[in-house]
Amino acid sequence: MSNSIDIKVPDIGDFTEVPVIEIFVKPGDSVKAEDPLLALESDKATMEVPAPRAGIVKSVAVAVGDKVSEGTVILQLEEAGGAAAEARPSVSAAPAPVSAPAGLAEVRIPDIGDFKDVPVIEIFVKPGDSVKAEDPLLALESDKATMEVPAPLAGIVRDIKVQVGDRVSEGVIVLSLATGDAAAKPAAAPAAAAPAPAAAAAPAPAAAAAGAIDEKAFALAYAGPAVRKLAREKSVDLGKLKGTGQHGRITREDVEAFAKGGGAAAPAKAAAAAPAGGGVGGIDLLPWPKVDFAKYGPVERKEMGRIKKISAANLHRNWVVIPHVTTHDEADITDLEQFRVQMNKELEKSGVKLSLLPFMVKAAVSALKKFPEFNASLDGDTLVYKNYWHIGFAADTPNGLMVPVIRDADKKTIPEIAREMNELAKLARDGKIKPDQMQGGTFSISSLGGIGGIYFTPIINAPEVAIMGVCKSYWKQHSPDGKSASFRLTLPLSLSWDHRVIDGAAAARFNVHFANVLADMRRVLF
Ligand code: CAO
Repeated sequence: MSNSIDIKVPDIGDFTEVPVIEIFVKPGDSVKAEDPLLALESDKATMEVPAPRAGIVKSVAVAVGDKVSEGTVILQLEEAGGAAAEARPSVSAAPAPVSAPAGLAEVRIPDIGDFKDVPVIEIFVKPGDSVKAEDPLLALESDKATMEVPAPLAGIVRDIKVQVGDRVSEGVIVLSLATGDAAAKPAAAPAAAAPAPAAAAAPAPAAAAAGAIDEKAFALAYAGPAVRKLAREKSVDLGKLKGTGQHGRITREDVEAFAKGGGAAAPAKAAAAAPAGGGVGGIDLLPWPKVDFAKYGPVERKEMGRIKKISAANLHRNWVVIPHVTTHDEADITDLEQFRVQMNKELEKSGVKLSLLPFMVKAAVSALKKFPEFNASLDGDTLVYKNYWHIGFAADTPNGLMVPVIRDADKKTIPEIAREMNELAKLARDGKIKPDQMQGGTFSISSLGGIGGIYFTPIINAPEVAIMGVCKSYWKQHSPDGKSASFRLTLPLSLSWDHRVIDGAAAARFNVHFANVLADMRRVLF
């Protein structure tokens, strides 16, 4: 069965009637989610509209020069009942929400009246800075007035194309902004989360360690997500193509041509050409091993599903960017377990079954209130303390790892949390959970307790700053005085924390408090 859907211009901020300047696809083309479909250019910015899902282009409804606004149908995408559609997990049956076109927007000098060749006197941003719509980007000063050029839309500054002292007029491109999902991707290689699906631009494995690619220049090059991916696949250093292509934007054709012309640094060449000391600690990074696995035995190739790709990219970024430390501890849950069993008997008729996890959510809220920096996020070098306690929990689903969020966990009873957790976990497993049910978390818990293990290092779910990992409880011999001994049900705890924000002593205290609350839940009252 095939299904044709209309692809529309997503939310593009306050822009309307924006001309289409380039169309990257034609009928019959097969596109993947996030592939750029067309480029729009207003007087203030150039924006790429990405494919919200995979499919085959059936027809293109616009032409270069047409003016479009949010909601304008730009093309029809055939979602074949075959490979493309089946490869998608059912969660993507609804179009991916796009708040701004994922891609790059070029910011231009807007209409500044009769002024021409006005000097740039100050630049307020640098590559990597996150800006909101209307934030000032730079200041111009003529002999009559000082004018600020604001950001036309939110994003992350990629490439600043002017310097203080340059003279600019209306229409001059001053910088490029990574917008939408692309903004969630770090500018420099793996610069900068889980499972709130704002994917990280984790380099494709083939180039993850390619020594010859100048990552900064690669990040700053003006190219859309699909072109970047292609460049990674072909080990093409986008920095070397900077300034080529139509409108300065590097296209697929540019990358293909560069790769064919021998310009691409093959992985082996890449290592040889890598400048000494270009790697970590003076040791050059080696290219990712390229192995013909089929030489050694039968293989099967299977592309990772969409959710897995998103979580892989997020996990990669978080692992690389956040200086993780994990502090292990254990909680005596002997009494809690008795209480839980007792409560489950009492609640039998209500249909709610309590596992340990809802109790841990309450313990987490108590610890977060006592140690507020664990409920904070970094925004540049500012710490944002959140006065709400939304707790995410890692759920293992057939499509991959997801982290649904229990909002306002501080205001909910343990049975309410248990019920909501079951509902959210079911939605996640059935691929029906909505993005907003996985957003807004302030701290996460990853419990492998139903499965096994003793300790592990959970990866922090950025922009959160800590995550509690829990394994299976076990009976441990305990001696309070070194003479007598008894067996206590013991829960292993593994708290990973962001060392930029949290110190080791605070982490140890957090764990002790968390464990004490689980040992005696009456402590949540304090
Ligand atoms: N110690 C001992 N037993 C535990 C336990 C623990 N720490 N935690 C749970 N259990 C028990 C439960 O009580 C339950 O036992 P019964 O069936 O006898 O009642 C059983 O294990 C199964 O629990 P559960 O997994 O269904 O329920 P939960 O509330 O503990 O967890 C959920 C819910 C959604 C978190 C879980 O199903 C899940 O997906 N876990 C995996 C999370 C994950 O993948 N984390 C890794 C992320 S990092 O890659």
